[in-house]
Formats: sequence, structure tokens, C-alpha cells
Amino acid sequence: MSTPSVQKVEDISYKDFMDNFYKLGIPVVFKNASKVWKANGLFKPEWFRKNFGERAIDKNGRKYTMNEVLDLVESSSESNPAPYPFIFDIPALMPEVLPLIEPLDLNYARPNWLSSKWFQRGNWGSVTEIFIGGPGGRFPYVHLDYYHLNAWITQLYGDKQFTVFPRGQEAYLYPKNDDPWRSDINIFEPDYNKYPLYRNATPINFTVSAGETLFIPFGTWHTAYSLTPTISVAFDQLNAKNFKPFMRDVWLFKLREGKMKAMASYAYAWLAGQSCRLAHT
Ligand SMILES: O=C(O)CCC(=O)C(=O)O
Ligand SMILES: [Fe+2]
Repeated sequence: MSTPSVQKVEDISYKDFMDNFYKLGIPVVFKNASKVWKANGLFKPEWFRKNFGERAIDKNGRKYTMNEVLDLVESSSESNPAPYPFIFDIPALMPEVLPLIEPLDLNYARPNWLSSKWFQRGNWGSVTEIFIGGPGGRFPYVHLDYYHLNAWITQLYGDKQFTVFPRGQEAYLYPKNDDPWRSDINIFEPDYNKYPLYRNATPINFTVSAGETLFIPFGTWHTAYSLTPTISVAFDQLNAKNFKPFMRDVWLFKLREGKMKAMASYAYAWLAGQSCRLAHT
């Protein structure tokens, strides 16, 4: 049996991407899709210090400036890792960066209904974010992305290891009862007594390096581990392909705010989806 892996592709056509990966829900790494972004090659710690050093985020109830974040990740180590991830919302905190990541879809992540005016509301799990981390920084849990969106993660500086699980291994990951998009298993030191079925799981580990873009199809369990100081840009994708599981999540999440809220949000999202579908976007 061959070891499952994630393919790396270079200069693949849009059609080949759709036929061989997108439609089948198979993760893939694009070696050079980010060449169309001005951010490619520009996004380095010094550049962020110079231009955005005082921009600040909150993490775990603490404020961190960009300079502090970069100090932390540059002195981070396996044995004493900096917190991970540090997340900067691009439209909210660094709108100047938006023109540097055009076209956002890298000419592959389309159609994307999240760029229509219908869904640009910030409450559908849709984000355009910069992730910053340092050596030893682990994303805190294995998970499915909320709202069953496709995730696109472009590594612009450093190396990050990703782990994905082939579809169909849900039962081996013990989704949490109160949050079935997350697992409590520590994949680095699995507790097989507590999670015996995890022995059957076949995690696929691979490194995404500067310039490379990872496509994580909806419904793919995944997590990440920063190997060096890293800077990446993440955005999401929604269209007819994942609209059904998206709507299911809209219902489940909004139900937490009550049945009226769930019905109103569901109706709105459904209508928005029909409009996007008709617009062929
Ligand atoms: O750390 C990363 O780059 C992965 C982030 C991720 O999976 C998420 O934010 O949903
Ligand atoms: Fe994720």
C-alpha cells in the first residue's frame, strides 16, 4: 500500500484543478499560485515591523502589537513555543494589505460567493486573515472549519507542517459532543487508551513552504504546526459545491442564539445562495 500524501502541483490549469482535486474534495498544494500576489516575496517580518509594527490584536485577553508578536515568534522554540496562532484580520486591521493579495482567489478559488455583497457580512465564518507563528507553535486542535467552507492557506514566509485526514475517518477522531467540528485528540502524543479507534486513522503530514498555497476542501479534518517563524494568509470559499453543508451549519450555529434567529439567518443565507447561483458567480 502506498503512503497517502498530498500532491504538490505547479502551473496546473484551472480545469485540471477542478477535475482532479476540487470536485473530488482532495487537498492539494500549489507550488507557485501566489506568484500573482504582490505580497509574494514581500511578506517578511521586517516588512511587517516597518509598516504595521504598532497594529495590535487581542489574544487570550492580552493585547499584542505586531512588533511584540514578531519578537515572540522569532524567539520561539520547540521546547518553549510562543502562543499560536496570532491572527490579524486583514480588512479590519491592515486594509492596506488587500491590494497586495489581489486577485484573492489566485485564479483558482472561484467561484466564491463570499466575495458577493450578499455574504459580506462577517457572520458566516468568512475571514481573510494573516496567521503568524513560531517554531513549536501548534494549532490548538484537530478540526473541521466551521460552516464547511473550503480553506485556502498561502504560506508567504517560513515553513509550516500541516496534517490532514482523508475523508471518512471522522469516527477515528472522536468529534466532541458539544462541538462536533473539533477533536480533543493530541495527534502528537495520542492517548490510545482514551481514543482506541485513533489507531485506524492515517494522518497525512506535509510541509507547506514560502510561496506555496494549500487547498483544504470542506469536510477535511486538519491541523497545523509551525516549524519556523511563519506568516500565512488564509481565506475561505463557498459556492454551490459546499452550499448544502454550509446551510446545515448556519442552522446549527444560529440555533445557539434561538430558533427565531436560526430561521431568519437560514432564510437570508438561502436567498443569498440562490442569488449567487443565478449570477453564476
Ligand atoms: O494554523 C494554520 O495555518 C491553520 C489554521 C486553521 O486551520 C484554521 O484557522 O481553521
Ligand atoms: Fe482550519
